[in-house]
Amino acid sequence: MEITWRWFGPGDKVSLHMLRQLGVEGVVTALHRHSPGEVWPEAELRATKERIEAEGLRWSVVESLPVSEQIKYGGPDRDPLLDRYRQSLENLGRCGIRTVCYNFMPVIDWVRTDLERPMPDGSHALFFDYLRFAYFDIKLLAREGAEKDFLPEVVERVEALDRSMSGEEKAQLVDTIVTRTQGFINGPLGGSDAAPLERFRALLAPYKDVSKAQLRENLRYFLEAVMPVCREWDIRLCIHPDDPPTPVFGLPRIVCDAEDIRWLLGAVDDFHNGLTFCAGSLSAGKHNDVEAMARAFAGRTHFVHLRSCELLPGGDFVEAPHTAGRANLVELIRIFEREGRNIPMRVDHGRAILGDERAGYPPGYGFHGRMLALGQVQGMMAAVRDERNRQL
Ligand code: DNO
Repeated sequence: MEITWRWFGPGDKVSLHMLRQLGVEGVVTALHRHSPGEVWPEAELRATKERIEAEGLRWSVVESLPVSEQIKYGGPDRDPLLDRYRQSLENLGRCGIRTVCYNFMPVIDWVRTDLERPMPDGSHALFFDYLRFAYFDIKLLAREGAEKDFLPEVVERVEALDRSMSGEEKAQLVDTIVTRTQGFINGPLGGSDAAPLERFRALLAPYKDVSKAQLRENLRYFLEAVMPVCREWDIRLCIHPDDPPTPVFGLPRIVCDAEDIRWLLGAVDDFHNGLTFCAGSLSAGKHNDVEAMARAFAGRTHFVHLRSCELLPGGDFVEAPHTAGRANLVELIRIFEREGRNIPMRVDHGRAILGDERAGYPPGYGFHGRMLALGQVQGMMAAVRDERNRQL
């Protein structure tokens, strides 16, 4: 696999210049300043590419070329938006960038309730607290019918929690789920971030009548529309799984398990319609056998995120150190190395360690924590390669 690193552009505190010393070969980035639906101009792509190459690196992967909400829910402007998406893909193709990650999660990309949960060893982890998630949905978002999505005992505990949550804790939960987790990736939710809950409700509204089957059809429509450009420019499109891999806020989610992925790959059965194998997202679902999925889908995997989750009682999960948790990264590396296509891989997230938590990095993207994780993964890769050499 090719060792890559996610770089958030010129404002990133971890500069391109620092990366080669870590053994990084390729960069994963996006034109973050453009909102979903805007065409990425070729000149800007070239300038970014040159900046990366000037540091002796290559631009390996786009993460992400965001898909507009109207494409996902099938709004009236979907066709012109698809034209623009195709244009961005073509511009990427002209610049020789061949791997493009995207996701098809309605409204909200990834969900966590704590961005800095203190761990016993002094580090801080990204954490999903099921009760607080239910609390947000039922009490803060006050979504119609939300109680029906939770077991009665969870709803009861939400009522009890309501009696003890302070105003500050509530505001923090909203800020975490709606603003901070999302904002640095695709920009603020749009409009004013001053009223995040109202904004969030407005974004959820168009999905009211969109079923799982309909969302799948909208994904198929998207894939059929963009595949000709991908074929022409040999662009490997790779969808990111849903994180966590379960429906949230009454929204359908369609990349949660092996059956979903089989459907997706079959919907347009073309090598260019592929998968980002995010071991972290997939391992957060107890229904997922992550190794079996890697074996089944390696041939259509174009990008790998290495990370691992530990499932806790009551529906909680924590992002584990990269050497622990449900995803056996050593075995995943064996599987993807066997593909022999030098698939780009980045470590996804890391614990906040050694001051990362005070340095203002985007949540999950601290420098020391990711550097440690990368070192661990490089060690695993070296061991796997040694194993293979001995077998030859
Ligand atoms: C979170 C990321 C995701 C990912 C998108 C890809 O840290 O893994 O936000 O970039 O889902 O489209």
